[in-house]
Amino acid sequence: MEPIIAQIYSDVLRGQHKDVTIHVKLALHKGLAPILIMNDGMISAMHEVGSLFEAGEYYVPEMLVAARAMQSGMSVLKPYLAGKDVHPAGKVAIGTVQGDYHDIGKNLVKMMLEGSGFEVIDLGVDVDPATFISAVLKDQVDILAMSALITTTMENMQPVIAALEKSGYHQRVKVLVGGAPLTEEFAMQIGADGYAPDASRAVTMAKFLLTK
Ligand code: B1M
Repeated sequence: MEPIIAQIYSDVLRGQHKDVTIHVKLALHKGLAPILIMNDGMISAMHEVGSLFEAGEYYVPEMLVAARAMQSGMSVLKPYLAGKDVHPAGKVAIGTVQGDYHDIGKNLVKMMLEGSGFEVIDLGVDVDPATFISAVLKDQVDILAMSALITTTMENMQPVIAALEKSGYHQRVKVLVGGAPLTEEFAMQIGADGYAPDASRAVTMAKFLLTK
């Protein structure tokens, strides 16, 4: 691993949000690819944070400072992840489902979609079914995108799809789901139109859904 990437990994792991911005700038200056900085430097560090939490070595405060460090690093990377597409590819409403406050993955998906020319309405975290449905009706979106990070909250996706069916809008709007505990099989079971395991494949799937 490049030493600067190892440094970014360590900054995120230790929650050093000021250092992470300095090191991300340095890595960009050295010409390293933004996707590499994001995946190998920051996302992999967050996975390690999860493992340490499971092992009882990290607690919620450590997870929070790591999340803040990741967000600081992402704010530096954001302009470099933006694509050159000028025409809006489509309109997406995205949110983390009810009961779930994890937003780093959702924000990455949002950022990558925007970078690929999508217009994205961010509904935030802990989004209830009524808020998702009202975004579909009010904002005329093409894709409704839901993120969940906890095995219990992923169950809150299905009621949103059921409400969409009931409103009669599911023919017009495609549903894209993702988040660490999800699988393609789960996505199909709940009636989603697409599933993506990570932010870049969320963009590929969103583009594909628009052709369906
Ligand atoms: Co929490 N947390 N957390 N947490 N947290 C997890 C998810 C957990 C797996 C940790 C663990 O035990 N190993 C565990 C869930 C276990 C389970 O499912 N049963 C857990 C727990 C238990 C909890 C609490 C209950 C802890 C407590 O209070 N005792 C609590 C719940 C709060 C709530 O939401 N109601 C809690 C709280 C928190 C913090 C607030 C401290 C913080 C979140 C801060 C924030 O988001 N602003 C936090 C964090 C940081 C984590 C871990 C360590 C990291 C999550 C993360 O940001 N990953 C996480 C452990 C882990 O993931 N290994 C953990 C990096 C991010 C880039 O990845 O979000 O997976 P991810 O997104 C990926 C893909 O999943 C995908 O693309 C992204 C990028 O490629 N993706 C999509 C995501 N959404 C998508 C949508 C798509 C497509 C792809 O289409 C629409």
